[in-house]
Parts: sequence; structure tokens; C-alpha cells
Amino acid sequence: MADAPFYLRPLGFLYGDAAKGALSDGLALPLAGGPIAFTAAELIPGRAGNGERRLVPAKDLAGSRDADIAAVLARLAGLRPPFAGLALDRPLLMGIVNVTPDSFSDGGLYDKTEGAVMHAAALAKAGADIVDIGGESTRPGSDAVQEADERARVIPVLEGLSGFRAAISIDTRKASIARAAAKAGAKIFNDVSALTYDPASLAAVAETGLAVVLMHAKGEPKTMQDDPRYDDVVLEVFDYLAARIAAAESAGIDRARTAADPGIGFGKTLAHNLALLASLSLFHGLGVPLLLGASRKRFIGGVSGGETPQSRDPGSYAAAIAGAAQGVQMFRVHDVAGTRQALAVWHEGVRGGTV
Ligand code: 9MG
Repeated sequence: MADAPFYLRPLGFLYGDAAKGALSDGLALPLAGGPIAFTAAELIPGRAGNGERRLVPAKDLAGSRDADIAAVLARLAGLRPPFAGLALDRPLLMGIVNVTPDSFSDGGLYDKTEGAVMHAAALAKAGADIVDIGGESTRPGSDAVQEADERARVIPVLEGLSGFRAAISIDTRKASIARAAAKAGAKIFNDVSALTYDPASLAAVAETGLAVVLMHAKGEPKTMQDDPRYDDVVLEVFDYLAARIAAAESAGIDRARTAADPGIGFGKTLAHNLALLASLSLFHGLGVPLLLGASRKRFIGGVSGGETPQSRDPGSYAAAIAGAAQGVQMFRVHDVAGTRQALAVWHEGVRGGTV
């Protein structure tokens, strides 16, 4: 797939009544169908070009007769259908359940089936819309796990969650695990390799009807943090995700079943992670819902200290707010209750309106 000829990064966000007013006056466009509106966009020349970046008002974009601009705007502004049966009209929280002995945040605490099931139930009670069950750590430096070990960790947990009210997501890179998880009730295949690790994964998604999260990663977990380099991390991650969405479509996976994730911390330096965080709105141009996984990651410590994963919770809330402010629809988090509270207070603070 060819790289994009240009990119649009929505800016100048409005919320609540201000968004409604600007939309009805033709001064703004809806971000991924709303409720957030954007009043301008940075027009970024394609990676092959050498033009200047410039700011264009939303009303000029809407009035443009350029077919390429119209196509990008349709993806940026179009309403997203529900993802895995979940409406996207408010930020959704995906609670993390690591069933790994070496989990970076749980320290093996939830490595037993019963503990994992109880943890998932607690996350759902705290407001998780989705629980993400994973049996292979993909944190920097980690080794791949054998299929049989991963299966023995995660499938009993899924079986223990039968009838669960939150949607279940399987965090795996293996087609056979995703298929077994689908049989055990999973609705989402969360693949940090964007269906590239296992050649059988595209067919597994097409045939099971699972929704899929395609995440960008550069390199393998074991070595991905050994000096990752990009010419332009934001545009390269965008083009990679666009190509993976196209590959999924070619394999018979409808866009409505696909979400994209820039993969914070996966083959990225602090500067790369921050550039992605500041440009999340550009990724709506992929035309699919976005998921952000920044919770407790090391870059937070790089910004403002925080040696232990748990001590990075305040930075995790701030990262979720940075994403929500740019219209990101889903957040993969450890602390569901804390993130929910932070997003609710942020939302009240920006929505405006009268009482
Ligand atoms: C499994 N996993 C760990 N970090 C992640 C992230 O940022 N996004 C997604 N989708 N999965 C992740």
C-alpha cells in the first residue's frame, strides 16, 4: 500500500455545547462522528513530498473540492459503528488482566486462574467495559511464551468468566489462542503484532467474527527498545496501521470490526511516545476506532519520575485525558476506577453548558 499523499491532524477541539454550536454554524467538523468537534487541521505533506505544514480552518476543508481532501475528511469525521457490540459515544475502558508470572505491573499476583477471574470481576465492577486477558508478557525485554503454556494460563480464565457482563478481549499474538478464546466467549482479539506474528491470524479473525485491535510495534518485545529509530514516528505509525487495516480488509475483515492503536512503548523512545500522544487526533484519519494503552508505562517516568508502575497512575490518568481530549474511544488501563474518575471530571470540566 502506498504511503498517504498528505495527512490531516485535527486541532482546535470544542466540546459539549460549544461543539454543537460550531457544528451547526459550519465552523467545525465532528471528530470521528462526534461529540467532539475540530475547528482546524494541520495539513501535513506526504512523507515523499517536501512541502510545508500549514494550518487550514475546518470550514475551508469542508468547502474544498479536492477529492483527496474529501476522502480523508470522510474518514476523520465519519461516525463509527459500535465496536464488538459496544457503542462508542463515550470513552470505553479496557481493564488489564495479566495472567503471567512476570507481568510488569502485577508481579505475578494474578497468575492463578481464580485470582485472574476475581480481578476481572473487580475491574468490571469498577466500570470496565472490556477486560483484556493476556497470558504472554510483551513488555520490553520479555521472551515469547509457548502456545501450550499460554493456552493453559488464559483459557481457564475465560471459562471462569462465562456469562460475564463486560466484553472479553484476548491479548495474544497467536491464532490458535484467539480461536480457542473465541470459543470460550471472547469478542475481541487484541494483537500487539497487528496480525503479523502468526500467519494464520488474519484467517482466524475472518472466520471467528472476532473484532480486532491492530497495534503498531517496531521489532520484537525482546529487543524493541534497543535504539528504535524513525524518520517521522507519527507518519510511519499511521502508514503502518493503514496498511494493516487494508490487509485485514483484503482478508475479509470488515473495517467495522477493526480498531487501531499506535502502540505506546513498543519500539519507541520517550520522544517517540510523546510525539504520538500529541498527534493522536491524526489517527482518526484511519477511519476506525482508536485504542490507547499508556497505563503505567515507562515513558511516564521519563516525563516526571515514577520508578514503580503503580506510582505512574497519575501520569496514566493524564495520558488518558490527553487521548480523550483528542477523541480516542478506548483506553487500556490498570486502574479502571481511577481512570473513570479522571475522565468523568475532565469531561465535566470541558463540556460547558448551563445548569
Ligand atoms: C497487550 N498490550 C500491552 N500494551 C498494549 C497497548 O498499548 N495496546 C494494546 N492494544 N495492547 C497492549
